[in-house]
Amino acid sequence: MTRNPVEKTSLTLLGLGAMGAAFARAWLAAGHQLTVWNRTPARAAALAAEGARVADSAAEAVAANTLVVVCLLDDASVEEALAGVDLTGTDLVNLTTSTPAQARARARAEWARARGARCLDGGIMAVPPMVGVPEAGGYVFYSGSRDLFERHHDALRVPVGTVYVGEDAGFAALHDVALLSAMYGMFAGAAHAFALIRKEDIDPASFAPLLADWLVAMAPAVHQTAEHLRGGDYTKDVVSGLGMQVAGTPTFLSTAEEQGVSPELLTPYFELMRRRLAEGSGEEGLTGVVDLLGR
Ligand code: FVH
Repeated sequence: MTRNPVEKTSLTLLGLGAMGAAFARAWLAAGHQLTVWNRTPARAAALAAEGARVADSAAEAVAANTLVVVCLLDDASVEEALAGVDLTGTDLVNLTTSTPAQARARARAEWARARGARCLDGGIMAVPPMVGVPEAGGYVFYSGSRDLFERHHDALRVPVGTVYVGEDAGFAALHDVALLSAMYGMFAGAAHAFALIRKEDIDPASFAPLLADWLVAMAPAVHQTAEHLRGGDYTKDVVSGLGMQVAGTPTFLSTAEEQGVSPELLTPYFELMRRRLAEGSGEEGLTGVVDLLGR
């Protein structure tokens, strides 16, 4: 007995940059009928050879399917690409990195709904090589209409995993930017560390695994931060008190000076630690810095 193949959603993708092209290939490989559009048409040629239908305009691409995924550079490019395009009946899934306010504005009546579209916002937690590779662990945060998310989930989960974070259309962008901000903090620390060792006879390639392992070992500290923020007691189970840590900061700054390295990536954080300690919080760990940032 032969089974009928499961019908795959036909969809449109606007934007064939590094990320858009990776998503396009994943959908084509999974057997979805895909219409694509890119501002610079040459970028669509390779995908046409792989089976994508190439639209001549964003309007033509939007008209081709109910599900329209947008993966452009930034919010301004979404505005420009969709200006004057009839979105009536469109289920618009915007994966372009946005601020929460930009994502909410698109979901609000004056933008999508007034144009007859329904909106879901996404924040991509993957880099292009992770797309179509489930074991790489990439995913997209989604927020906005749960109904829309569930309706299109079979197609949306093809390129990378999915994590739905709520009806508030701004939440996907907020989660996305929060995680990426933490990533930049980590990269900043790593840049400082490499700068410290750079002028010595230390092989960066030998140093890198030590650095990576140390960052991985320290990462679970975020769970204690979360517990402190939830419970309000910032001293609970603290093993490295703020008083001790602030006392150590001159060593870090002097080492930077000795190595001829600018301390500019470290000093703003050290200043916040010092301010928190000055408020009399020596028994805390580092959670109090979160309070200072929120002021
Ligand atoms: N690539 C990455 O590592 C990160 C991973 C996390 C998520 N980001 C976000 O994904 C969005 C797309 O990023 P991308 O990597 O595809 O970016 P590019 O390769 O630079 O491609 C940009 C596409 O946007 C088109 N575009 C730019 N401006 C306009 C405009 N005014 N009107 C219409 N389209 C526009 C551009 O078209 P073209 O230059 O080829 O004509 C590309 O298709 C992004 O939000 C990341 O933050 C990626």
